[in-house]
Amino acid sequence: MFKFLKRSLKKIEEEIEEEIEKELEKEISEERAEEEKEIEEKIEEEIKRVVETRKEIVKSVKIEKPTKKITISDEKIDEILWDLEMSLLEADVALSVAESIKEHVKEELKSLPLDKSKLSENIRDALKSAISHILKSSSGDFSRVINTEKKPFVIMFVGVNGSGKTTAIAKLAHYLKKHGKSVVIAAADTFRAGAIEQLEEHAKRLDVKLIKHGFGADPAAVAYDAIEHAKAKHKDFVLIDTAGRMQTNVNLMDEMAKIKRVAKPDLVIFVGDALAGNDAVEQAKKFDEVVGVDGIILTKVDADAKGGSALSIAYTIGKPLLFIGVGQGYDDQIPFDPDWMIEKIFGED
Ligand SMILES: Nc1nc2c(ncn2[C@@H]2O[C@H](COP(=O)(O)OP(=O)(O)OP(=O)(O)O)[C@@H](O)[C@H]2O)c(=O)[nH]1
Ligand SMILES: [Mg+2]
Repeated sequence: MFKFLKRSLKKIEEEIEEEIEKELEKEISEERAEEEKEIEEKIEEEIKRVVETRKEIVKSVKIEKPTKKITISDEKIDEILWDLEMSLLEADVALSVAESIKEHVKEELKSLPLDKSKLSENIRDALKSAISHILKSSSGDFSRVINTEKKPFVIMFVGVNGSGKTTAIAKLAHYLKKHGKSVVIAAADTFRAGAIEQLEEHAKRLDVKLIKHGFGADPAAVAYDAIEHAKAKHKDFVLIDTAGRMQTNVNLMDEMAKIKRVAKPDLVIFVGDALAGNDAVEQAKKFDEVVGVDGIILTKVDADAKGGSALSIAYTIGKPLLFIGVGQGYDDQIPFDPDWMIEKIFGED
């Protein structure tokens, strides 16, 4: 998981360190030359009178000088951070996110007292802090939903074909049941052959109620019936599955907006596939525009070496990343935790 991003950041860390060390060496030798000149001048003045005071003068010159902090020009830092931005883009990090990380690292490097012995630690901290900032502004708190007073609380799932919506619903039903909640699932994907059977199988295994109509039925009507059923039976949650649709298909996007108008969900979750990288981020933007997204589940993170979409998706659309899918089992959907991701990217192997 995230091996690519981890490796890139490690490499960039070393590159930045090397560049700054070069700058430091340059500064130190310039500083020495300046010091030497000052000493010589003082000695020349003093030598006529007392040659023995030379040592004292050398010392005083050294003491008077403030401890030198490294100052690197903006241009030099920009040059160094260009590589950082390129590595992030290669890891499928969205452009706006890569830029934000770069600016953050730049500020940190400017304000840090760059002590040579702590150089690599300082660079690592700057990168960590930039990435933490992105991730922390992306994380959401699902416990508010679990403890909601609203009954039934209706959640609608949207996303492109095969992103993992149906699996995410089954995993969330399992999660909610573990938290003592009752669940009804609406089989509102009436478009794909086999979609209803797939949900029936999950509902049976999880022992939750499924509301379905026939293949080709009106998805909004299925959602409506499921909500009516939940109201009558005092169920806590309704999870609405919808057919996968490309964000470019106007008719299907309109149909999704209709399901939303009828079902009036309390939460719309966009389900994105981590393996789609930057595309997942673009899809999230489009779905948010058409239907309004309140939160995100990112699936297949277990198979994602790059890590860019996990880093970018929530920050880009300004909606929280609620869960990540890390496998095919019902327990393999975990609440997103920024510290967990930081540990995956920067921790020891
Ligand atoms: N490794 C892994 N596979 C996953 C994960 N989530 C879903 N999958 C797999 O991805 C495939 C598609 O999942 P579905 O849940 O059917 O996707 P969908 O969005 O409902 O697909 P459509 O209904 O066709 O739009 C299935 O084979 C899932 O087992 C995950 O977190 N990790
Ligand atoms: Mg599905």
